[in-house]
Amino acid sequence: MITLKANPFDFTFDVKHTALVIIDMQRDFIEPGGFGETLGNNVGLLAAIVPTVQKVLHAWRRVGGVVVHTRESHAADLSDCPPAKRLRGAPALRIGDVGAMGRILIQGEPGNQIIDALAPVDGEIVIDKPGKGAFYATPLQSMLSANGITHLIVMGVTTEVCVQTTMREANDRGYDCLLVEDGTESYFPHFKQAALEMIRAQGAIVGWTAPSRVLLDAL
Ligand code: TIU
Repeated sequence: MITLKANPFDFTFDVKHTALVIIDMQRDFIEPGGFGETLGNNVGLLAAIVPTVQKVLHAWRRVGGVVVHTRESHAADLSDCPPAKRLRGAPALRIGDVGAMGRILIQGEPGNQIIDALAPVDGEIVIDKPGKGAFYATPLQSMLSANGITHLIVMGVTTEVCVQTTMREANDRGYDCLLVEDGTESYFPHFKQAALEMIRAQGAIVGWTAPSRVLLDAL
């Protein structure tokens, strides 16, 4: 068992029963010309966490823990994309339109690939998810159960959208979740800060947070 000095109090986990979950570190959100930019965001902010996420991923692989990567993505025929999601707002390009990295947020397109620095390796779980949360309309829960997973260590983007939604879904399903504070980022730094505080408030109402250094030292 490993115990981390986390917020708001210690987080104890066993690597054998813990999955590292990396949310949506795909080109669509991190590189120019993808979904994030079409929504009007400065995607440059997100690239800054890549070295930290990579360090934790490599350390986790060394100890032999289960790794899950997710991608926000839709089928080519958009059958899993609710019109409400496609039509929301006034983006420069909508989901399914052709952008600089292929069709926006569509499975198999160049923009939908996880960035090279964090590419999945054989044996790691990759979840394509049509929603913001990684549990909605995916096999994630059954795959975690098959691997005996009870705890999640979470990183990825964006903190208050797909990361927080996934942690709330996981929390309601009984998982103990820790978010790596410098392994997540938002297009809006004040939203990231607020999300961290919301997650760990009220005695870890959603989960725990800790800086990567604490996790890396423990591993
Ligand atoms: N727009 C935004 O901040 N996020 C998303 O649309 N998806 C994820 O967070 N992955």
